[in-house]
Amino acid sequence: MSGTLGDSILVTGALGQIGMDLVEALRDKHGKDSVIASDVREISGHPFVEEGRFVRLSVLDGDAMDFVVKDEGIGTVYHLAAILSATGEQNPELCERVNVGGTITVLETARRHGLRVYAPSSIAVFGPDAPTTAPQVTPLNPTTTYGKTKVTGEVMAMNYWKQYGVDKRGIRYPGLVSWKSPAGGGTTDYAVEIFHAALNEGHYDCFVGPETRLPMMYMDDAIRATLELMDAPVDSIGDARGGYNVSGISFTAGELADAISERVDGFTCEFKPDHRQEYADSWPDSVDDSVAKEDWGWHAEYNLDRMVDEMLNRLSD
Ligand code: NAD
Ligand code: AKB
Repeated sequence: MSGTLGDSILVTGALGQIGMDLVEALRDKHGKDSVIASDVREISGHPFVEEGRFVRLSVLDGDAMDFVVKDEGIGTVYHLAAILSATGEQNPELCERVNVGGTITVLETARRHGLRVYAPSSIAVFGPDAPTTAPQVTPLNPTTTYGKTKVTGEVMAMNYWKQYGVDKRGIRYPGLVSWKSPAGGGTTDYAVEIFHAALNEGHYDCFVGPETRLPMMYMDDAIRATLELMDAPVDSIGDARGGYNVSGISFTAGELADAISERVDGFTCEFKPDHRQEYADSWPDSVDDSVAKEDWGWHAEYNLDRMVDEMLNRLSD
């Protein structure tokens, strides 16, 4: 036993795009030894694996999670393990098994041990019938398997809260743009890949068309939103607890390419839409986040110019 039950934090899927930033932020806030990073895979030489506290853990293994929670004195789980939209449409069975099955494992563990849970939702909960600027409350009819698993996650959040008092909270993240790790298996990955390609090759073949507009957010805003939501008093959290809309930046792929061209001499971008165009087209252009503002005071800090400057500076260091 390396901690008192309830003191420590477990992060699942910690080696993914969000985990790379969130584990660091949680360790800064709560202390290095209080945050246990976990993932189904290991990356040899990675600081989380070599230096920090890391356990190899599949979210489909309830017994193993139970053991880690008791052994490490876990009080809160940040559940990031998932299969994203593009990979999920190629393998819908795996997507359902990991996203729904993994969330059930986490919620059941939370119910048994009285844990708090953070588990992200996504703008993929919306389908083509949602308004262009998607409100918090609107019929959720996603066309992707990934989106359906995210709707299920939101419903489970509310059920476990009402039936068992499990305090599970989530945010419908927009497409996230970050520099610490590559994006993996998502439809919005072009908004990350384009920066690496611009600096390394001076050219990017973009897999969605130039007019494709989606809700996006710089990772620093997403991490701050996550910590602020988890810090909010429980009585300020309303019916959106499973998936709050948070608005960041709404831009087209063409606008992003233009913003990079203005800063990287000679950069060119060619638009060659593939199967991911269809998933992008099924999602809204932007989201209305007035409920998050009202419930826990959310506001974004990054606009397109600030995000592009920051990405290029960080990746050039
Ligand atoms: P990612 O694909 O980069 O990382 C997911 C991690 O989960 C990977 O490291 C993978 O190894 C791990 N994993 C897969 N199966 C596992 C299993 N059975 N057990 C344990 N770990 C497993 O994903 P991400 O971008 O970091 O996303 C994290 C969460 O945020 C997901 O729920 C995702 O749906 C949500 N989200 C992400 C974005 C985004 O733009 N990154 C946007 C909206 C929502
Ligand atoms: C994806 O594209 O699958 C994710 C998401 C918006 O949920 N980035």
